[in-house]
Amino acid sequence: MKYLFNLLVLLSLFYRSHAQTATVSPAVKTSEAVLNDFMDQRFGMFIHWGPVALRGTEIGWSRGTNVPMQEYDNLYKEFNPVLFDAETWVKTAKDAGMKYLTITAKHHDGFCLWPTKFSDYNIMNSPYKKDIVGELAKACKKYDIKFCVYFTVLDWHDPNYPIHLPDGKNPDPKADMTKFVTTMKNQLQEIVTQYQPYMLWFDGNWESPWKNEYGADIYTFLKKLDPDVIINNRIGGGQPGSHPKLGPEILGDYATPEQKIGELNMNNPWETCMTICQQWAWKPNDKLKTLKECIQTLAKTSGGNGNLLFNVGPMADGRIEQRQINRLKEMGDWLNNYGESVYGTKGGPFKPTEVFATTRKGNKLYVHVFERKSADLTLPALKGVKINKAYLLKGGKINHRQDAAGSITLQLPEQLPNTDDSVIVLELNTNAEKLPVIS
Ligand code: H79
Repeated sequence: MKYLFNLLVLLSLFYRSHAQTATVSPAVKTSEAVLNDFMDQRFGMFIHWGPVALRGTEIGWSRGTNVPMQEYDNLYKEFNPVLFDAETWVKTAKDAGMKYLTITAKHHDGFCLWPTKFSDYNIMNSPYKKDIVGELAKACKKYDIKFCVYFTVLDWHDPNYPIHLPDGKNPDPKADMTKFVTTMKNQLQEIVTQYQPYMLWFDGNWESPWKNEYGADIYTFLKKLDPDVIINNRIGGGQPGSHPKLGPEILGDYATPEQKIGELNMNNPWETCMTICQQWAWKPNDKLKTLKECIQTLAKTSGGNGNLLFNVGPMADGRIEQRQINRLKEMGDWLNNYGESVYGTKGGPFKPTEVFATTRKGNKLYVHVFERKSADLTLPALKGVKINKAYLLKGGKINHRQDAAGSITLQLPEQLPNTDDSVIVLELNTNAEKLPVIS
């Protein structure tokens, strides 16, 4: 019995010391003020780009699958995007109403879009020879767009990383994770000191060589370089699923649902990343989302209290496809009218549905109406809340009534002013931001 007790004490001590090395001191964690500022932005541009655009296949998993490895690893020798203009991309984001921009400085294929001293597999050894990350950072500063960097953990190209193919199999015995982590820290130091990113978007942390203690070490290392840099939740290792929710055991500042809209969450920050077409990297004739899908995705993420990082994959010549630019501009036009109901708001208190989503700020509750199913739209009861005024955000009174239990019925105009999302403002007799979530 005594032996068993001693064993348990030893085990718990081991577990605790292990857990300590794998967590981050609360003192270095990103402040709530910084994260609130991030969540106020609501809408950002994700850009997936690299030599793979020459083939039009996926950046994440076509090396060694759709494109033979030897061929893929030599594409950079032909990568010469002479029509790339950082300001044009940043203006495209700005005109779409986006507030931040995230570029894939390094994706799973290992190619670096900035002149790193720690790998020759970088843009300076392509015929193009210009610092793409640096030019984007500069253009973002000029146009007041927050500049962010995507940097994947796994690197199937680096001989020091044990896995070399998307199947995650056959670990390379010659690999050396200590050297790999050192290179990663050196490269991240270059990025943080040269480009001062607002946020770092990690990815590819789910393979077995990656340990939580590496992630904790890197998080702490980055926060020493810049205490305010925001870090997503894909830096830890050994975590459940590839896109975990936020929690005390998960490293990182915010959750990252991928290709789906996150659930309403008033406590933990989150950002949905989603493609404007189907592929992350450019694909010829890829299926473009309709304007309705784009706007309603943005409204539903805001309505769930999250951000939307919306992805484009530019072409190999350096241009974003015109049809994608047009779609983004249409989103920007909608935001010019309705942005008040998106930026700086909170989501809730209702969960977004296919018919409506709500956002709120001060005493205003914004009802995003997606569809006129019938003449009336009835919202669940808000106990003890009275509506002082109801009107369309772009003008026009809305008749409304409340029953004894507080449930709200809005009379919709026969023709909604916007077929994708018409916003109705409800002015309440109380602070809408303090209302509890209605489940
Ligand atoms: O950068 C984007 C993706 O490339 C990256 N994360 C976003 C932000 C990502 N890397 N891996 N994954 C996402 C998940 C990969 C799923 C896969 Fe598959 C399973 C790849 C191959 C098998 C799904 C099924 C896609 C192709 C087949």
